[in-house]
Amino acid sequence: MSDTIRRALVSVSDKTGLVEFGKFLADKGVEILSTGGSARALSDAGVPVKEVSSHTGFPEIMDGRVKTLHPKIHGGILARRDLKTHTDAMAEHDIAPIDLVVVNLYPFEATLTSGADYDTCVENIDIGGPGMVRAAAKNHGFVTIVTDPDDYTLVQEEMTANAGATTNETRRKLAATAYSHTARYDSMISNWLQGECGVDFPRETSLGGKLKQSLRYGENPHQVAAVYKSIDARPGVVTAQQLQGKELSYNNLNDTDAAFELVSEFDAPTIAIIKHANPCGVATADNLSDAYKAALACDPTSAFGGIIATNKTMDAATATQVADLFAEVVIAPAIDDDAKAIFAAKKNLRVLVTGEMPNPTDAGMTMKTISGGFLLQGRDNGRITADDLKVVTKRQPTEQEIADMIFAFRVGKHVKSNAIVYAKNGAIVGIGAGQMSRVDSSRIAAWKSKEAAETAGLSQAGTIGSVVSSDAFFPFADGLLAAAEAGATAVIQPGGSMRDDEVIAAADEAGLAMVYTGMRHFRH
Ligand code: 93A
Repeated sequence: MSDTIRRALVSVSDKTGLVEFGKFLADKGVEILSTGGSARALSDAGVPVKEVSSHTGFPEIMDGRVKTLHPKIHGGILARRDLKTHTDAMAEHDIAPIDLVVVNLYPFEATLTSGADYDTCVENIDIGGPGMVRAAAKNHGFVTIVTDPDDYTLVQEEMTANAGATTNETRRKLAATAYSHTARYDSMISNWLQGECGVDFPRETSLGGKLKQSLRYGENPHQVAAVYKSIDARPGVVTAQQLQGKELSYNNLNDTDAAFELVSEFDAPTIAIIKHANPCGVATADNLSDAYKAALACDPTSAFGGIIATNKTMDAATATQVADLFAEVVIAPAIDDDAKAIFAAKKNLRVLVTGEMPNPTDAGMTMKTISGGFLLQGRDNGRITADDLKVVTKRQPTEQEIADMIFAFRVGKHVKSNAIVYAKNGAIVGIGAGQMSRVDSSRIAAWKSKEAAETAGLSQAGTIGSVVSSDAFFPFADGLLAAAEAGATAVIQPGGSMRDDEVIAAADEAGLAMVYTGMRHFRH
């Protein structure tokens, strides 16, 4: 039995490459059945086509809602060519086999992101298209399904090499692509409707990502990896344009994301330097160049091989300093021409431009897999302002302390727990990340700060006269006392420990000012 493709059904919203592919099929003697707009595009280009309505003897009705939903179409796609009962049914009902289905769906995603109204979105839910795609994919033993214009060439090459037929292997691969196409399509519709109904956690969910790129490997060389773009992609590392440098690795993507999300928290010019998804320097200043100097001063040793993010246009003065450091990645909303020229000399440096900043208060979900399932939660878009602070000590914090505490607490949100962050004059001066004990994080931050000061030949550690932030409450006074010992003068923390009274008494005793935020920022 020959697999030669003799009849194709073409119904596409994205008409990229349609005419060329149609011409190829016509040249191969394939009869093309097609719907309204697709048929017009083909016949305007001189490709012979037969309207689906004249094939079925049934007109397109209800503004196109019913155009291919007909047994002559679905029977032609679904019939098994190797079963007599099926071929008999075809003969009995005058159903002609359809061997190739070329369909892509109504542009629901584009309609949604254009901000169209509810009814327009509903009208852009394709019904007949997914029906044909799923039918053809099911019958891939006999039928070729093409949902992506990028695959036209593949089909052309195979048909040319195989006397007008495709191979079973290719049909199976195309069927797999087709089902992920319809699955993603339906998950977009479902996510949108769930959102319209105010449902945060649907009963069933699919990830709905689109493959952006396969990666060479994952966190380690023996792990496979790929990066996907989600439907509601925030401006960031996935949407960014890479101007230069080697391909981004899995760890680069993860760390760059952490860096960019961190700087998006601030309005003033800010630089963050990230290692292993934790900041090792963050500072805000009147200009980027000063912010960079202050960020680097926090822990210049760890900054080596780091990722640098900014929330403002990267300028030449800052780029010159960045170029002096060995950095892996730079990410910015924009980069001016002089800065681009400076980076161009550093061939290996990966440089990313996003065009815009994400909004740190955006809602949205984050996901983490666990054995047997995954956890979904809302993004940590909580933000503390001066109005939220409750002073719990005898001493009131100064204005500078308040500003530094809010800065430190926002940075702390981006540091792995237990997270202790010391800040002074808009710059982070000590970070203790990811320790199992809060007091250890407090000590590590102070110790690193002292070491940085010694390396720089300074007489005292940056933590002297700083403020300290804790991502969760101090369960005992020890963590707070370690901070006081390191020279902190004010403390910001959520509060809420059983021993709050003891902790407040210790703060009063040490002459510290302390504020409660009432909000915790765990990050595990
Ligand atoms: O409105 S539909 O759900 N009803 C159908 O019967 C149907 N058949 C094909 N949408 C339907 N299509 C879709 O029309 C295809 O999936 C394709 O996206 C689009 C092509 O329309 P045209 O050829 O008129 O541009």
